[in-house]
Amino acid sequence: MNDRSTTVNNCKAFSQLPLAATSPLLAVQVTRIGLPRSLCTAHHVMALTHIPFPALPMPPSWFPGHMMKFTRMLPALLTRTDVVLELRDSRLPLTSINRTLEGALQKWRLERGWDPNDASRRVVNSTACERIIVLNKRDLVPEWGLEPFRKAMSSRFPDQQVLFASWQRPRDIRDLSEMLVNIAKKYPYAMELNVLVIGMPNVGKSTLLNALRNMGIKGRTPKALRTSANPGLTQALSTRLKLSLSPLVYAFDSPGVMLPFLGLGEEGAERGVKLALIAGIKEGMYDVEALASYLLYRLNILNPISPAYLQLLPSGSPPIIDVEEFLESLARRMGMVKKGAAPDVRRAAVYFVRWWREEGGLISASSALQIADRRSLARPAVAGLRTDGV
Ligand SMILES: Nc1nc2c(ncn2[C@@H]2O[C@H](COP(=O)(O)OP(=O)(O)O)[C@@H](O)[C@H]2O)c(=O)[nH]1
Ligand SMILES: [Mg+2]
Repeated sequence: MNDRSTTVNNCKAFSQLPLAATSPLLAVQVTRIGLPRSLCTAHHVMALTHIPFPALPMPPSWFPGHMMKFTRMLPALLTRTDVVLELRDSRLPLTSINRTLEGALQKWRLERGWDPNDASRRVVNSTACERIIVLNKRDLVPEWGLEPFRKAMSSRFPDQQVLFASWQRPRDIRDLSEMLVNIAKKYPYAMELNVLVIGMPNVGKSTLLNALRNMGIKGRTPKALRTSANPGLTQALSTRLKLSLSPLVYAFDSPGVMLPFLGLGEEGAERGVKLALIAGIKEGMYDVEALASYLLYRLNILNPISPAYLQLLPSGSPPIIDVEEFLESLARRMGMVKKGAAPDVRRAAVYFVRWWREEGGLISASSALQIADRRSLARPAVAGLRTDGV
């Protein structure tokens, strides 16, 4: 057995019964690590009992020249930066950390008077030097996981302020805007506060900056930053964008920087697929069926009784492990056929991934809650630091 596979209690009754009989109430009692014996004999539900880890392609290297250029420029840029606004994706709060930029950020903080032996203590305090982590796109993850994760991050990284945000929530934009203005007010002798926005491609940097600008400057604003659903649009540092008039706060948008190397073996392969799923890696660098295969695996693990994708299949369909079988079923359901009436599995894979990005991600994460063990729910912060939400 592949040691990455997941075995849910091997319980024959589950695999033989129709899914239609599954009720949410029943699901509440089911734990991820094992199904209660009483349910195994209930003759009501069908659950996957052994979910093998799929074979994944090696991650591609996507580190075009403009990313390299920005990485090289960063130390010089930081000398005129007072606040680093680092965006990460709420769906992958750990995988979307870019450690290649870490060295330059640490050096910047030390140069601005932070104690090298105590990350939460500032020795010299003449210019601003703050690092704010924005876990963006919070609208795509369930609310229940946010606060415990934020607390765990704050206690582990006391020198970083962490907040969740979505451009669809004006309150988040206002909080962030106020945070920046308050930092600026602490340094009344500085001419202005300069904010640098960094993060992976497609994490929402340009969108957030546009929202901050609209919040901070009343009336018509000049041309907004361009945004795109595909990664890699912003390739150079932007001109200065005014976020507040009094006190004066400016921001620079930057091109997204991907990790130059995603890692070896299964771990690297999984990291790459996760980043591609959240559209952090350029479209076309991954075979969409490989993405679908990993997605199917994760959704099965999240809820082996009633995985979220079942709503895409004909009613009464059981959970499916085999990706070809799943995509064929989905293609038939959606009427996606090729010449000769064969199911168009590629189109089905594209549809499946898009569904997950737009709505399935949130639905599946919420359905995981129903089956999660209550004890693990009591410590989501710890779980959150070990694993990502996808
Ligand atoms: N759901 C959701 N989508 C967002 C959010 N912020 C940005 N996006 C979308 O993410 C994509 C990338 O945004 P963009 O600002 O160009 O990202 P950048 O490459 O980091 O500058 C666009 O399709 C945005 O509409 C958010 O808070 N929630
Ligand atoms: Mg951008």
